[in-house]
Order: sequence, then structure tokens, then C-alpha cells
Amino acid sequence: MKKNSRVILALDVQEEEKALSVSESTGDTVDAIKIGYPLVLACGLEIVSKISKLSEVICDFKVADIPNVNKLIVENAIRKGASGVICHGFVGRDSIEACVKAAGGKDVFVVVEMSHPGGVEFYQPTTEKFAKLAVEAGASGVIAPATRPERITYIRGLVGDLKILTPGVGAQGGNAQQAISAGADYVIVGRSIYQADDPRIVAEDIANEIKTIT
Ligand code: OMP
Repeated sequence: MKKNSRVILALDVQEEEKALSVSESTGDTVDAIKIGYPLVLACGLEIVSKISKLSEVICDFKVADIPNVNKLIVENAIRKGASGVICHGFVGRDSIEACVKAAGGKDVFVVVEMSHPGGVEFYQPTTEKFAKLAVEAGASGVIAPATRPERITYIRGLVGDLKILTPGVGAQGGNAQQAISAGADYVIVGRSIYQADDPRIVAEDIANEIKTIT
């Protein structure tokens, strides 16, 4: 994945027309567009192919099943043009390794701590194990919370040079500059961009904010 703006758009819209128009306007500004269940369930998996012509696509399917089913999910995403997939860490080593193998060299990002308040309940006590597992399983990176920048710094200390993608900027209260300063490579931003009157301008503003500190 390129590392120019360091902004990844989380495209959690549910109408194909809106998804394509936001992707067209921001596709050359953001480093990737993250597509999850809301958009795929509403429009079908073909939306991944369509958006992959405008930007790199990360499929956020938070893959969390037995190895065989993980493999099938990841293969589907890659076949449609995704350049990366997000999987959950709590399902264990074999399930994560199945994602890495099925991705065939494309990126796999492992969730090691979630950004919402509930992320401290079950994820946070086990973050260290998930982070080490991500490294050992050969993942490209991890997902860590922008809402708790001190945890990004802690996770950076566990994952070495793996990529850290951090959601929770904007609508969830996190700040892009703080997250990058804490050690993240990319911020993931959804509502603040796609709900804006001009998504491209907001994406550019966040990228410029980041540039002032890098
Ligand atoms: P906004 O809160 O609208 O900016 O969206 C955040 C995006 O990041 C959504 O697509 C979430 O699914 C995703 N996300 C989190 O918010 N928290 C996490 O801990 C993990 C993710 C993720 O895996 O991308």
C-alpha cells in the first residue's frame, strides 16, 4: 500500500451511487479505501471490483472463523481485487495463518485492540498476545485504536515495523496528528469524510494536518 496521504477512507455507506461518487472524488487523495459489511451487504461483493479501479481496497470483513472458512472469505476478497483484508486476532494462530496464506502476498491486518469503549473489556487485556501473534503469523500490520493514542505507542513497541492502521479519528473522538505522532502509519477515517459536503477537501485537510508533523 502506498504511503502518501496516510489516510484510509472507511466507506461505510450503503448506496452504490454514493460509494462510487465518494470513491471517485477521494480515490487519488487517500492511500486506500476500506470496504466493510455495510456496503458489501447492501450492494454485493462486486462493489469491491468497481472501487478497486479507483483506489486500493482493503476489505474489512473482520474475518473471525475457523481456518477453512477464513481462507474462503479471504480468497473471495482478493479475487475481487482487494489488496488487503482485516481479520480478528481473537480466533487464534491457525485462523490468522490461514488468512495470511490465502492472501497470497496481499496484506492481512490483524485487529489487536478496538477503538470503541467496549474495546477495553476483552480486547485490551489480551492486546499483547494478539500483537505478537500478528508478527509471528506473518501479517502485514495491525489495527490499533486512535481513541487511545498511548495504546498505539504501546502496540508499536510490540509489533516492530509492522504497519499500524488506526481507526477512531473524527467521529469517535480520536485525532489524526496525535495518532500518527503516537506511532501509527495510517489513520482510518469514515464518517468525517464521507458525510462531509466535500469528502475530498476533508481527506486533503487530514492529510495536510499529518504532513505538518511528519
Ligand atoms: P468512523 O468512526 O465513521 O470514522 O469509522 C471507523 C471505521 O473504522 C469503521 O469502518 C469501523 O469498522 C473501523 N474500525 C473501528 O472503528 N474500530 C476498530 O477498532 C476497528 C475498525 C477497523 O477494523 O477498521
